[in-house]
Amino acid sequence: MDAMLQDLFDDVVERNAGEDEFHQAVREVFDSLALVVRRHPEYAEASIIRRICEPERQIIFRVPWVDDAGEVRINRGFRVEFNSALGPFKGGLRFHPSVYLGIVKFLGFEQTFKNALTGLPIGGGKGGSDFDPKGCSDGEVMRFCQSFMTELYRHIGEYTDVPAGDTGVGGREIGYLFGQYKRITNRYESGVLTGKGLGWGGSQVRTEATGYGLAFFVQEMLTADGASFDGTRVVVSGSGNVAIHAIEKVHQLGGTVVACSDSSGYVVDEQGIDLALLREVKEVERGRIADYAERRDGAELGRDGSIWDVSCDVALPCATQNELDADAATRLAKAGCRVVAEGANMPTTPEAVDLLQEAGVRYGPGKAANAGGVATSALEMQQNASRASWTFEETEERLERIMRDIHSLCLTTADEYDLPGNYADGANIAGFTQVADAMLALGVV
Ligand code: NDP
Ligand code: 2IT
Repeated sequence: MDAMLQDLFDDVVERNAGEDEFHQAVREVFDSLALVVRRHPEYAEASIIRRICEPERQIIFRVPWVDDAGEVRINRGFRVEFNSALGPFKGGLRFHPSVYLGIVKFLGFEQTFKNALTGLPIGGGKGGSDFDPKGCSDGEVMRFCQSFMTELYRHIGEYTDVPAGDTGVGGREIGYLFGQYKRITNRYESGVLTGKGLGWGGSQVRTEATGYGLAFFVQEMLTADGASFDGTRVVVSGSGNVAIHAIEKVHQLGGTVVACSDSSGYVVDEQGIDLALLREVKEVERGRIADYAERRDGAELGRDGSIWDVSCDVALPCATQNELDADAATRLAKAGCRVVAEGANMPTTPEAVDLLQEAGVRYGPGKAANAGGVATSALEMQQNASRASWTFEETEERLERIMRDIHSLCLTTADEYDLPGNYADGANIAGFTQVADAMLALGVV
């Protein structure tokens, strides 16, 4: 790493002790910036890089609620408002027991550059809680969401900070959060949250957008290599919002998804994942992936190793951070995998990324490949602001265009910096320079 960047990185580690995922996300961006700081001394002069690593505001709060047994439960809530140079803070809320400040900061940092890549006027932020919705009744989830919003409402707003979903936060949770915001503020402020239901201010395609966008992005990657989805074997980890809609669009585009997973294991289904059954098991019953294997003829529950032992042409990690490590990358490359693109945020470890790139596997980083979700959130904000609602077809067309534009922005930026074909560097440099230029223009704030 460039000596100045190394000093800055050491400082980030010292100032944010114990936040490993945040350090990892910062390092990943810094690894792409050596040429940028040489070409743009003005960024260093205005301390842009140091400033970009420091969130504008970090909020941590107590979330007390009462469970069905009448016991008082206490969780911790977070909102990290990372960067508002390009627009109001924007990014999801994650409810998962692993959530702590380091996770929220890594996600908020990534979000800042991802949102810049969309070309839409949104800054970066992220939030969530160590609340575990698994096994909770609807009533418990509602009471938790109401308590969470009772603190969060004072920090957010259409022009300030606009949360949405992420792991553990889907349509049900956004509904309860919006209801409580509306009640406390006495405002039907549609633009305060995205991922709303279609009947109350939501946008067509937002639910599908991250997974669909990922498939569109991969289609562009394949086309750039003179290939297509036709006849490809695809493996998708996870079976939540992103995974399900990635599977759906990959099938529409001519690929076959032969395996998916959840935190309890993975399933291999050589006929292609039966999406209706998967949705029944995961979305309606909120069950486990083993229930899918049990009910589907010919499907096998993975017994050994991991989902990355299933041979494929295209691998799409769509579950969680650091789920694809160096061993997995080596096995994927050896088995002939040609493309790895990230539906999840930071699912591939840095060692795995290096191994993939050295083996000639095309690597599509999350901040580009999964940007379709937040891009469609920005389209939802646009519709809310103008009190309009667009058709599914029109919204999907816009999403596809945005993903094509992000894909070509990554490649043209990589070319400009003599790093041809390197999507990771292209995405980091394009996202960073956009935010940095706006920060320069706005002065020392
Ligand atoms: P969901 O909660 O809908 O689904 C998450 C899926 O990943 C589930 O199958 C879950 O399994 C699995 N999973 C979660 N945590 C772990 C873990 N620690 N180990 C193994 N498996 C795990 O979340 P999303 O689909 O919305 O999000 C998935 C990823 O995509 C996250 O990284 C998120 O940040 C990212 N993302 C989401 C966007 C969105 O619009 N929702 C946009 C861009 C990125 P189980 O059911 O067993 O918990
Ligand atoms: O990681 C992400 O981009 C998201 N969870 C979506 C954020 C959003 O505001 O739609």
